[in-house]
Amino acid sequence: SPPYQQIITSVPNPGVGLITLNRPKALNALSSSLFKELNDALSKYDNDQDIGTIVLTGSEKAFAAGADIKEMAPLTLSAAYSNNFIAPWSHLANNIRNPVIAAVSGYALGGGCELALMADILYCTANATFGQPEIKLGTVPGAGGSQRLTRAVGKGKAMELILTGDSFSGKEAGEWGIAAKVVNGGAEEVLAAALETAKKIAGHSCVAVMAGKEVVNKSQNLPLTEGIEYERRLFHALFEAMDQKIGMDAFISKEKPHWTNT
Ligand code: CO8
Repeated sequence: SPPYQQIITSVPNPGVGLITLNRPKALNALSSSLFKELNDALSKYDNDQDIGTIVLTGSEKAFAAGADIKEMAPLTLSAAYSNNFIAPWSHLANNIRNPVIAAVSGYALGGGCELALMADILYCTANATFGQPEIKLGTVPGAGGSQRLTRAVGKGKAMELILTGDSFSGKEAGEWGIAAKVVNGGAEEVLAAALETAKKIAGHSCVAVMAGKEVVNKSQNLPLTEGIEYERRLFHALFEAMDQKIGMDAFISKEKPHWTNT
């Protein structure tokens, strides 16, 4: 729990929790100890009634230059298996219900690219450097890169990227639909854009936002008919939510809604 050694947490706007990866000497290489802190901070914000949106960022030079190669180099199969190495890294994707916006400047390589792909919304600078260079280390992506990148850009391009280890730019990430916004400028500008969007999302009903995230994510795992049915069921369920009544009543009476987050 805080104070953390390798991340910095703050609440820059009401409702917005910011996590800054802060291991500058290793370009924010993702060690197990860094991930423990990151997961702890994610859970704390997710469980905090006052936080509606989480922003995750790095430095000007690096969002994260990958899994910590120095930690991985001596690993054996039995150690990796018995510690279920990398499994806790999926905490963001598997368990966090508030939206997470990644603001990427500089390197997002290997595990850093995979972490960015786990975010719900990705903003980056035009000259950010993404890639899955694991092949150059004699291995393959281990935190979902081969699956998420392939879903995001299609098989042909993902195969080329993963087998060559070539990187791609933030500008390309935008053109390919990986990044929702490409910002001209550096870390400061991309973070400002992410915080602005986070503030907007955090101003909506938490219940509706959580449901919105859930239904969009379902589209990644379910066939279309089941996905649409799932959406409709959740849409029906929201008729029981206080905020749905508040939102619709406010529209009809031309007033601003005051959310209860229930
Ligand atoms: N792990 C450990 N240390 C790192 C890493 C890393 N991934 N990346 C950089 N560092 C360290 C360097 O060793 C160096 O430390 P030192 O000063 O002690 O030598 C310091 O950070 C600065 O790095 P450089 O001197 O290399 O900086 P440059 O500006 O010259 O180069 C690069 C920047 C191009 C980013 C370069 O550092 C590099 O190529 N890094 C490795 C990138 C990479 O291959 N990443 C993929 C790692 S494999 C992986 O992520 C597998 C994913 C498995 C699952 C992940 C789950 C999320």
